[in-house]
This record gives sequence, C-alpha cells and structure tokens, in this order.
Amino acid sequence: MGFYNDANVSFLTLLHLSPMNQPTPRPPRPAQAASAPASASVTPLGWMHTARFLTTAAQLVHLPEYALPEIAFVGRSNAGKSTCINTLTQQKQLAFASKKPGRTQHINLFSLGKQGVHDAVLADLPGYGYAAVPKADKARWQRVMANYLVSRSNLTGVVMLCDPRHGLTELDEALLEIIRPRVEEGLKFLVLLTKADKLTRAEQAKALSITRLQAGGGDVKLFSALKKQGVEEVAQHLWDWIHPAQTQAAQPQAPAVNTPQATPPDGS
Ligand SMILES: Nc1nc2c(ncn2[C@@H]2O[C@H](COP(=O)(O)OP(=O)(O)O)[C@@H](O)[C@H]2O)c(=O)[nH]1
Ligand SMILES: [Mg+2]
Repeated sequence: MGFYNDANVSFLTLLHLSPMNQPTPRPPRPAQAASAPASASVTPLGWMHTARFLTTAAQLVHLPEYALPEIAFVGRSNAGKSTCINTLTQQKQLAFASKKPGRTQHINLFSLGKQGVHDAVLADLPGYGYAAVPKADKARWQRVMANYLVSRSNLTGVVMLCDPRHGLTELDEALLEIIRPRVEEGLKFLVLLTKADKLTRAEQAKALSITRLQAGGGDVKLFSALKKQGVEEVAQHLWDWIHPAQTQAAQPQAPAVNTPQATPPDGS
C-alpha cells in the first residue's frame, strides 16, 4: 500500500481528516439539470467538447457540492492524463490549466453539457508518484485524493490512466484498493493504457491482457492521443456511464421470435 506507507498514516485516519459535508463558501453551482434529456443530435464527442472550466480546489471542503454525476481522471504523473483530457474534449489547453503555478496540487473541475445545461462534471486529479514533490506535500495530497475517492458522494466513475510501458504500479494498485468497495457498489471504472502508439500490436495485446488481470477483470482500453486511437470509443464509454437510459433506448431491438401478436386497441 504505497499510498499509506508514504504518508505513514492509516487508512482509517485518512477517512477522518477531511469530511466532505462541512458547510463552506462555494463557487457558483452548475445548473441542476441532470435529468434534462440531451439533444438526440449530440454525439459523445460533441458532448465532450462542451467541457468548460468550472472551478479548482486544493481541499475537499472547497469543492462545490451538487447532484451532477462526476467522473474523476486519476493517474501517475506523466501517464498522459492532461493530454488525454485535452484530446477527449478536443481542446488544446483545458487540462493543462492544472500546470499553472499553484494549481499543480489542485482538483480541477470541468462541467459538461450543452448551452448551459450541465449534465456531468469531469474532475482532473493531480498526478501522483512524482519523485520531486516534497514528502509532506505528497502525504497531504494522498490524503486529499483518498478522501475524495472514498467520500465524494456524486462520484460516478473513475478513469485511471496508465503508461503501459510501466504497467499498473504500486501506487495505482493502492488506489484500486481504495475504490474497490465503491466499485462493488456500482462505481464505474475504466483503465486507459495511454501512449499506445509507442507499442507494437503484439505489445498492445499483451499489455491489455495483463492489465485486465491486474484490474480484476475491469474495463481496460488502449488510447493514443498521437494517433487518435480509442478517442471515440472512450467518449462513448463515458457518455454511456452518464446517460444509461438513452444508451439503452438507442440499442437496436432484436427481432421478436415467437412472441404473441399484440391485440390492437380496437380489438380488430
Ligand atoms: N507518444 C505519445 N506521447 C504522449 C501521449 N499522450 C501523452 N504523451 C506525452 O507524455 C508526456 C506526459 O503527458 P501529460 O499529458 O502531460 O501527462 P500527465 O502528467 O499525466 O498529465 C508528454 O510529453 C506528452 O506529450 C500519446 O498518446 N502518445
Ligand atoms: Mg497533467
């Protein structure tokens, strides 16, 4: 459990450090329109492109609370997280906002939704495992991250980014342990193997199968910002997390076999 060894604190201690439900001054809330139907013409990539910077917070108590589903992006430093968010949202600078001085250890939120009707939020969590970060900052950040993943009540899905040339590391596995109870209760979870362009097809296949085993059979996909590999597929995947009813409705209906004919209302 690298997370806690580094921080030298127990998991239970972490849970008590930053309760989420304290009353605090909050930045403006997004529109409460989670149930508003998205336009039929909106594609998953079009939806991702609506991402707009919402707010930034160094501590959980400063995160706004709302009922909108939230998808968190997590991963080691240099895994390709900012590049992935920018590629998915088709915006050059969006996630690089977190590189601004003073914001490197912040949670940055981006709202999703067309014409001011927000229906989800992306949360960009700072990368972990960066050796040059002072130990005290590392420990503080690990507490914030663990607390966020355990207690953020509107957290709907987690996307973990991983450079397949390094595989899932001890820190990634510690994070998986933290969210496992929530995944068992329905939290969505996806591992993206980034920079897939750096691997041969055989290496890609091998990395996929190894990571699937490590992730306990969870969803694992290849992604390359450079080659635009997996971009549409991942956008669709996240769309399905947030709009399950619409996704179901859009499934082609299997032809009915041996089903009794419905009686017309007029009895004819
Ligand atoms: N070849 C290749 N390089 C990538 C890809 N995605 C990110 N990178 C590079 O990996 C490095 C780290 O990316 P960045 O998005 O800043 O990682 P972060 O620290 O996880 O946010 C940068 O030099 C990127 O240009 C990709 O799909 N292919
Ligand atoms: Mg980054």
